[in-house]
Amino acid sequence: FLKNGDTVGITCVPFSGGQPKGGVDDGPIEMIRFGILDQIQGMGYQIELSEGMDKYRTMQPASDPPIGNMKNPRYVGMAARRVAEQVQSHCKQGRLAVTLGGDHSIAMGTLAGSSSVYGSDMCVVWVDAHADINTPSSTDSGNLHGCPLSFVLGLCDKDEVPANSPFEWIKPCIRKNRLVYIGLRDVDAAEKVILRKHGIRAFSMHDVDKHGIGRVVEMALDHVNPDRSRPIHMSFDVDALDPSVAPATGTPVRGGLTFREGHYICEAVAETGCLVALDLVEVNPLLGDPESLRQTVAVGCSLVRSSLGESLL
Ligand code: B3U
Ligand code: MN
Ligand code: MN
Repeated sequence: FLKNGDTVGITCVPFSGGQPKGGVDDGPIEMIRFGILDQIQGMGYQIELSEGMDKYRTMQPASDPPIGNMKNPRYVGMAARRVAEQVQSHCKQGRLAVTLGGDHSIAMGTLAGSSSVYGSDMCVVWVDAHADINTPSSTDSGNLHGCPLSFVLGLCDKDEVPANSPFEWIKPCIRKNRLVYIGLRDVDAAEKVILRKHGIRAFSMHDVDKHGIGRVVEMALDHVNPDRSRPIHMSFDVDALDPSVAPATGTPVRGGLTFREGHYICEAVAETGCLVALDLVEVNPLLGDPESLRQTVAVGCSLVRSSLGESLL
């Protein structure tokens, strides 16, 4: 079903610097232990694994004081830059780029990387409980996993990203009308202002209840990709799912997507044949009991397989 050929380029990013809880950096290794690589190969794909995943841990600077409100800004900026290179390299070679996080701040890298190859025609389906669109000045928490979209959309002021900023390398690369959200239910007041100001389309859990997931995905894809001809980058935060389905994540929010609703999104995106990049982020194996962990890792792997077309007949 993938127009993109038969090789999946996998980038593992054991990174937790975009938020305060340890453990999310073990997300990729737990998914590998669960068998995600064999599972993808078992579906008939070749896989190429980006090199040096351990480097994401060792590249943490000894000193990384906040810049304004932003926490670990240098570490996040450097890690995302490396992610961008690795994802770009997969995309350049026609591989479907799958990135396993790590916290969601790494998406500034995945989106910069994929869009550098597919251009501004590429659309982004952001599946999350959160909007992750705070700017360096609007973020209350200072956690950069709540900010990746503001950088790639070019929403930051010049003084928020000055010439010597760790994020200076990120160029505006995603168009506001090519981004759509599914699953939102915990959006900061400042983020609501940003979404409204820029006319960014979002389908919240209210919309999922009202229209059903089938109609919501159709409307979301109609908005960013009416002819189903543009490349799609899907960034899937596992906290979009209900905590009963994916408990082991840093910021669970009640009232999320069911197991089937989450998978339906992945299946419908796979069905378009347009998927060029996929992020699966915010699996935190340290949070919760062993069964919560197993369940969350399993559902993460299952969402990846569904996005690659596993459940299509
Ligand atoms: N919007 C809040 C909370 C948050 C964002 N992303 C997650 N949590 N996972 C913030 O910190 O920016
Ligand atoms: Mn997120
Ligand atoms: Mn989230």
